[in-house]
Amino acid sequence: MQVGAWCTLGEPRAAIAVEQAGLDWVGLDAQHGHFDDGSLRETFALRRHPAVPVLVRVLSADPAGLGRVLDYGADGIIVPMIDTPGQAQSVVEASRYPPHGTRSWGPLGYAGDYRADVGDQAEPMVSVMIETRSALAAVSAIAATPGLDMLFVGPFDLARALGMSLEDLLADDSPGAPLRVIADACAEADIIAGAFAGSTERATLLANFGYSWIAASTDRGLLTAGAASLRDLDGRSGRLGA
Ligand code: 3PY
Ligand code: MG
Repeated sequence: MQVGAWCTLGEPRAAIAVEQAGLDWVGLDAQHGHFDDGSLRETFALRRHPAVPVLVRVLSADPAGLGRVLDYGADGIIVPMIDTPGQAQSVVEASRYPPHGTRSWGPLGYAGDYRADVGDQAEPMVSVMIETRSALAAVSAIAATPGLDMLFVGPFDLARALGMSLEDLLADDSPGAPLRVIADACAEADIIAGAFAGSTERATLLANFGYSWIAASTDRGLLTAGAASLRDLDGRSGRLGA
């Protein structure tokens, strides 16, 4: 399993601390998280010794927005709410310079050669999220998009879209179960199956389906757990300072 952490706080220094912690990858959330243009730019500018791939979950599939995030130096993008193979293809094209795509070049001085530890590719990692009914129905065709590296499941949105609880989605391991169908489509297309878990328990359940690139916690969750680990310091069992 490639264990990652999902940063939502929009805090560049906290994100860099997570990056340096020895996990396998980090995601910066600019869709629902607090990352915006300024904090993304600052995070990548602070990255003097890149340790692991840092991917950005962008706001939308807007090609201009994707190019901007790649200009900052993101190792890859995760694009939410994709419904069709055509949208997946336009995401791949937006991340590649001509003649392979439509990305515009800008001399910001950050993005250049993508690092070898994002696979052995010279291009940013491109992934699209599977979290709608339409995406699930078209998942094999989406997975087959040339140049796509990963399908990344958003189980919270997918469960809502399917009218089921998150727990039921994660527990369904019947042959046609949504999480199984998506993992199988990735295996068939020889791309990575990724997913947001947000907890180690859900990460384990997703790994059992064959997902290998998993956001197992969040920066907020890690901070809370780290702070809570001090509660029993020096024999205290209640609140610090009590
Ligand atoms: C989802 O579960 O829908 C997500 O987008 C996780 O961030
Ligand atoms: Mg979602």
